[in-house]
Amino acid sequence: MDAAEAIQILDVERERGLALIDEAASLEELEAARVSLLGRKARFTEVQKALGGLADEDRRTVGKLANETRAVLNAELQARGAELERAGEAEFLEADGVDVTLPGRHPRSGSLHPLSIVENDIVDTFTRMGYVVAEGPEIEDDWHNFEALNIPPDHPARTMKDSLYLAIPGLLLRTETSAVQIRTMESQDPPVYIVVPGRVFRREAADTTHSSVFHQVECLAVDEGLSFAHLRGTLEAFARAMFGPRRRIRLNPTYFPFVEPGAEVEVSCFTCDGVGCKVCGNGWIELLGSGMVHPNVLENCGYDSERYTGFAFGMGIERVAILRYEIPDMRMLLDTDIRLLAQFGAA
Ligand code: 2NL
Repeated sequence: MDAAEAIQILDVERERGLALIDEAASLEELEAARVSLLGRKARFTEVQKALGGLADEDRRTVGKLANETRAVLNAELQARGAELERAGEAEFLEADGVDVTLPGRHPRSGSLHPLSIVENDIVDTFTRMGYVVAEGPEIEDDWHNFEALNIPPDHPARTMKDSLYLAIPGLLLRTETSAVQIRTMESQDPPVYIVVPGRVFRREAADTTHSSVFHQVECLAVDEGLSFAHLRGTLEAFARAMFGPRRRIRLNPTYFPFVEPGAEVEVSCFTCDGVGCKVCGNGWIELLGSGMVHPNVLENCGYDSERYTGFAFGMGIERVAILRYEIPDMRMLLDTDIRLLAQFGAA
């Protein structure tokens, strides 16, 4: 191979190379082009091998041209390579990528059940006054559910007709949360200030205002020197915290075996402010039952009823929820119907 031939080959290879590189549609095609232009069997390589056989002058001229040719081809190979890589990346993103500008899919969020909202509000009112939350078993024995509470053996609550007994003799589903207060008094000395939320069970048919399962909050305070005035003050503070600062309460005598005296508590209507409306009728709403703890109950728990006195009261959470949210049927609170729950935040 002489110089003229070598120069011609380099010119041809350079033009062929630029076209080949330009036409390469993938990184694989580009690599094939590189091998064909600069690989071991390429014509360019033949020229390089032939350099040694050329005269000094020719070798310099051809060598310089060969170097330039290789530099130009390498630069083009690299530029086209980068271009193809970018295109591949864009294609990948197009196919598999995530559009981060799309609006998110929101999971449907849950919310507190209205009974939980009301229960929390009631319990919070008393914990703010210093009461401690106490809880206990839903299956109780005769002693904690009835006897310790001064409920006589012939009391109708004790009959199969009114309570839900287990097949195991002497056990029943608790009819009040009072059993928890008994257990607390049995296990600790006064003073006692507890608030007791929980499910209770009665053997009765469900209607708009009754259910065989419902929820209660009861409170018990036992200390030296507690009087009926402390009970009244506590109830008034509770009524105002729950239903607004303008509320008044009134107490009427009533009977529960576990208190003496017992009082039924009414609160002035929070809808009409005591004037009379469809929620309350005559301006007053029956709220809860209360009283001074019967000395027999204190003694049953090992407390000295000469030294200690106490007050207690209990209320149905469903009743408070029905009043607060004007829910027409108690069964709606236990149905888990999303149309009701959605109104308390669930979507
Ligand atoms: C109501 C009335 C009441 C009590 C519960 C109680 C508990 C002990 C001692 C004395 Cl350990 N009393 N609890 C007292 C009066 C009324 O509940 O209507 N509940 C839904």
